[in-house]
Amino acid sequence: MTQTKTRQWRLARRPVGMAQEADFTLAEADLTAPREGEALVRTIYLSVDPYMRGRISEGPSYASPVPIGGVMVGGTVGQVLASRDPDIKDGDLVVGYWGWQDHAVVKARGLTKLDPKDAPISTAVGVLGMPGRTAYFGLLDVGLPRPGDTVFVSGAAGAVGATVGQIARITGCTAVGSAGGGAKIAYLKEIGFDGTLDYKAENDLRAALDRACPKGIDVYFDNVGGALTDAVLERINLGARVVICGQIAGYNERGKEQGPRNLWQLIVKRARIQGMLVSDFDHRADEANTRLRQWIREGRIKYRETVVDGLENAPKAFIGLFTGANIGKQLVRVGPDPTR
Ligand code: NAP
Ligand code: FER
Repeated sequence: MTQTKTRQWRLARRPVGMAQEADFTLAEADLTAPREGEALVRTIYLSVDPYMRGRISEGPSYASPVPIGGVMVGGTVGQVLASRDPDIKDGDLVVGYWGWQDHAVVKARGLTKLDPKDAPISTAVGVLGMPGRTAYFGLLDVGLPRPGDTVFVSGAAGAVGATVGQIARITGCTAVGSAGGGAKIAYLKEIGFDGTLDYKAENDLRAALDRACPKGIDVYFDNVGGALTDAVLERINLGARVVICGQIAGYNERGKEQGPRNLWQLIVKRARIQGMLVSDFDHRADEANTRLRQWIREGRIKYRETVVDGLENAPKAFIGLFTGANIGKQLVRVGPDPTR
């Protein structure tokens, strides 16, 4: 085995408030030779995602936290360098979950082979991966959109939100999205959103929502939480569905989260609010993948990626999610992509 070392980002300490680069350390580690059923992989793309903020905090959640000194977790796309599993061959392109490192020895059964003829391999952690499935199941199964509905999505220019808006339009709904800044608003228009709201430019969110959603809101797909959600709940229609997908505005909060407020509106409007977790739909991943791929092929779903080069920039790329540095899916290119 020629590759005997890996460079990896480990959690140095639990961040307080906004994560900082100093919360992580880049270290070198030895690789063991793959045993039966294992493969050595090199990382091509690493996905950085908002949920990782939860994984570096203590406290009860749906997954246990990364221990101090532990390798940062994360979805990865890579190439097999040496396999000791009959189903995985040297040279195969795969998606897996080996985290913030440039090489790893992993169990072959945790890898899924990718065919670059189907879709660019980076999409396996983006529009055809966890964020795409979140949009698909969160909107269709939890939001239950009906033709003619107004679907309002917060965090609309990100990996999940941009896909939600486009699926809403495919379903015959009016899609309205919020995001921060002119470049993101232009992107929302480019991918077909019917209405937009720049939450960073508006002093009066309520008035801006009234302008953007003149018929009220039937489905609210919430990626953000906070003040925007307070304002949206005052504008939901009778029988509205509120999907709590993410609450990123609160992920770096130190004190107790405020709200949700205006829950009285759920009574007035006989509305429903429901949290969703993408992994509850893992048994239907093929369904989402097939339909999303079809829609991409038909040009009905467009996607964008923001790519930062170099494993050393992984913490920066991760922190950028909380300052809004990304449009679409944020990726780190760790090694060369042989398919591009
Ligand atoms: P993303 O939207 O691509 O990136 C995060 C975006 O959040 C940033 O670009 C930024 O956009 C926005 N943001 C950051 N801080 C904010 C704040 N204080 N107020 C308002 N907006 C803020 O990330 P993603 O991967 O698609 O995830 C989107 C949301 O879905 C996250 O909340 C995530 O936790 C959630 N999620 C949930 C599940 C699930 O199973 N429940 C699965 C995947 C993702 P702006 O520039 O517009 O502020
Ligand atoms: C998962 C369930 C949820 C997962 C990610 C999430 C990586 C994301 C949740 C969030 O952003 O709140 O299995 O796998």
